[in-house]
Amino acid sequence: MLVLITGATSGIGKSTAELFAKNGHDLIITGRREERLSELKTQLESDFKIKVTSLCFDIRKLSEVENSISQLSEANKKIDVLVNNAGLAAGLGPIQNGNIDHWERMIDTNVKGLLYITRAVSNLMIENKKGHIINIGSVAGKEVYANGNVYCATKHAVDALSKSMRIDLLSHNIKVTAINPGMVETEFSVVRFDGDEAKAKKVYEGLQPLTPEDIAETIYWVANRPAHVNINDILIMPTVQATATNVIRN
Ligand code: NDP
Ligand code: 8X3
Repeated sequence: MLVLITGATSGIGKSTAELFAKNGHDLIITGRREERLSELKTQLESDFKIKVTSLCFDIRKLSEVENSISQLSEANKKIDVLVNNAGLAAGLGPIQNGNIDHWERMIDTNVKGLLYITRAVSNLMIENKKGHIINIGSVAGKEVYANGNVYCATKHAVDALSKSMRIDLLSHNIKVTAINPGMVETEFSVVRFDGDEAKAKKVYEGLQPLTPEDIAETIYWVANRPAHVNINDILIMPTVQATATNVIRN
């Protein structure tokens, strides 16, 4: 299996790359932080004797996405699985005080970036007559919470896009799965709070969040169902989290 994972420089994407690599699958890994991509490529190729191609681009830039995909070798164009994972939350505040730069970063990354790469890769999958697109949504795409406004809107968009892609790609033998996690401890909250690590730490204080490995295992399981089985949608939460905001802390 050849698997393209966006946002593989950290968190869920990195753990997913590690798990597929451990199981002998070739990878295409993407992100903006070139040094992290090249370290991960070197480590996975030497540990697991697989081939890793790294593509450094900003998923918000259509030309970078299209050039990176069109320049892949013929062998690398035979992508079996696309994991649309790159994404972020920026800020947590009421709509009336919204930071426009935060809004644009989230919409451009979580919605437009996901669309740009999906368009490019789905055309390759159509040529290959098969494929599987796994979109990383969120509990924030299933419900809304105070001050989550634009992040929730982008993840609701991912939910809608997963459903519509599934219909549009049905006749091309392309599966579409949405995986929607609750709290996962990654760099997510550090990014959300503009690098404020103390504030980010508080999000997970007194509770056991999901780990990026938990989500990687779910992605791996979904990608390894038999050809006639598709998992449409998964909502996966820490045991101590019932909804986006109902959480038990020690
Ligand atoms: P991390 O911040 O650890 O990882 C985010 C990844 O996205 C990084 O590899 C980053 O790479 C990449 N990325 C962000 N912006 C861009 C961009 N403009 N161009 C290319 N790559 C980009 O967070 P998570 O692992 O937690 O997040 C992964 C996904 O999971 C996101 O879609 C997030 O919304 C979703 N999610 C997270 C949850 C959580 O609680 N952590 C819960 C539910 C969903 P780089 O910076 O190198 O570009
Ligand atoms: C990340 C989970 O609850 O911060 O998508 O929105 S949450």
